[in-house]
Amino acid sequence: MKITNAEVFIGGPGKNYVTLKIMTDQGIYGVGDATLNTRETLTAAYLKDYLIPCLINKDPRNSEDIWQYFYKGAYFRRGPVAMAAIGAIDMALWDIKGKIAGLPVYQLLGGKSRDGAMVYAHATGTDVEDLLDTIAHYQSKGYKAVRVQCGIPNMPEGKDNIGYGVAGKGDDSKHFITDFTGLPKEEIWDSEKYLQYMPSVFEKIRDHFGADLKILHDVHHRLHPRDAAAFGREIEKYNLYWLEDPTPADDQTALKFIRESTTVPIAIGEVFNSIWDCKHMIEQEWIDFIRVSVTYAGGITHVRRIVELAALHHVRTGFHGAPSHSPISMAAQAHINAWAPNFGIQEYLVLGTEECDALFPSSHEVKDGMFYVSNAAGLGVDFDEKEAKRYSYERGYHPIVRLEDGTLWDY
Ligand code: KDG
Ligand code: MG
Repeated sequence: MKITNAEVFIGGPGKNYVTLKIMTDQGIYGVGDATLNTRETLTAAYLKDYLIPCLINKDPRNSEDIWQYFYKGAYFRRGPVAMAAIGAIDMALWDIKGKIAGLPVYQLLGGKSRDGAMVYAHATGTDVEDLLDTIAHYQSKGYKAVRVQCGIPNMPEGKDNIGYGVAGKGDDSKHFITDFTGLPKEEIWDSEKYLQYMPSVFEKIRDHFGADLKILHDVHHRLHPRDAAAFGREIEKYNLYWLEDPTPADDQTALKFIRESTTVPIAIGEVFNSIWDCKHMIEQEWIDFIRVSVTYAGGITHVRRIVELAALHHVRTGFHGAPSHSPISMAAQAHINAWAPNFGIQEYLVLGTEECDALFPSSHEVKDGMFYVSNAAGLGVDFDEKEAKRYSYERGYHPIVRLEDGTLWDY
C-alpha cells in the first residue's frame, strides 16, 4: 500500500482550520488537523513544502516509522509548527489504519475503558450574576463540569474594551470566544484586583450550585508563583476540579513551589508540543492534569506516549479543546479519551454549527455533558472538499496583555 498524494486546505466557518487529506493507491484516505491558532499558514506551508513530498510512495501503515522520520529527520526538532504538521499526518495515518482494519481508532489503542467521556463547557460572565446564569444554562443542558471565568470589578479595560476571560453579555455569549480578528487586541491585567475578587466568585458558585458541580478555572499564565501558591491555598475550600495554567508554563520550578504550597489540583500543558516539555513535571508529580492536544503535540502517536507516562504518576488527561481545534482533532482526542485508563476530562467548545457539521460530517455525539465516540472505522469524521470551497484564510492574532503602566504581561 502506498501514499499517492496529500493535500492541505485552509478555512472553515469563522475559523482557519488547516485540514490535511492523505490519499492512497487503495482508494482509502485519511484526514488530519494541523490548525495552529493564529499561525495557520505556517503549518500548511510546513506540510506542503517539506513533509508531503517525502510522504509520497511511503506505506501509510508504518505510522510509527513515518512519525520518527519527520521528527528525527528535521534535525531542528519540536516546536508547535513542526509538531502540528507531524500531528496532522499522524492523525490521518491512524484514520487510514482504522479504515483498513474496519475498526474505530480506539479499538487499535486497546478498546474502550468507558462509554462516554466527560466534557467541560466554558461559562463566562461580565459579573458574578451573569456568570451564575451562564453556569445554570450549561447545567440545564446536562453539563456536570464547567470552566468559570468572570469579569473583575475595577479591572481597567484595555483600549480594545475586552476584559479578562469575558465575552459580551447575552445568550450568544455562553461560550468564551476570543476575538482573534485584525491586529492584536489589547487587554489590561492587574493581579491584585484579580486575587482580591476571584475567591468570592468561587464562594458564590458553591453557595448557588452546591458541592457536586465540577468547577474549573483558567488563570491563563497570569500569576507570579508566590501569588499562585497563596491563591491556591485560599481557594482549597471551594474544592475546584482544577486550577489551570496558574503561572507561565515555561518555568517548571514554579510548579514545584505551587505543589508544595497547596493541594489545589493543577492542570497545565495546552502550549506544550512534546513529551520533553512535561516529562519532568509529570515524573515529579507536580501536576494533576496534562492538557496537551493531539494537534500541537505530534498526533496520536506522541500524545499516547505522554498519556502512558502520565498514567504512571497519577496524572490524568484534560486535553485542550478550544474552538481552534477542528472536529478532526477533537475526534482523534475522543478515541484516546475512550481508551486512556487515566482519562480525566475533555475541554469541549466546537460550536456545533450546521456549517461546521457540513464541512466535517461525523457520527460522534455530545450529549448531557458527555462525548460519545463514534464506532465508524478510523477517526469517524470526514472532510467535505466541496464545502471547503466556501471558505478562505483570514489572518488573526492572539490578544496581548499589558499592566496599567504599559508593561507587557503574559497572555
Ligand atoms: O489559542 C489559544 C486559546 O486556545 C487559549 O487561549 C484557550 O486557554 C485556552 C483554553 O483553555 O481553552
Ligand atoms: Mg487554557
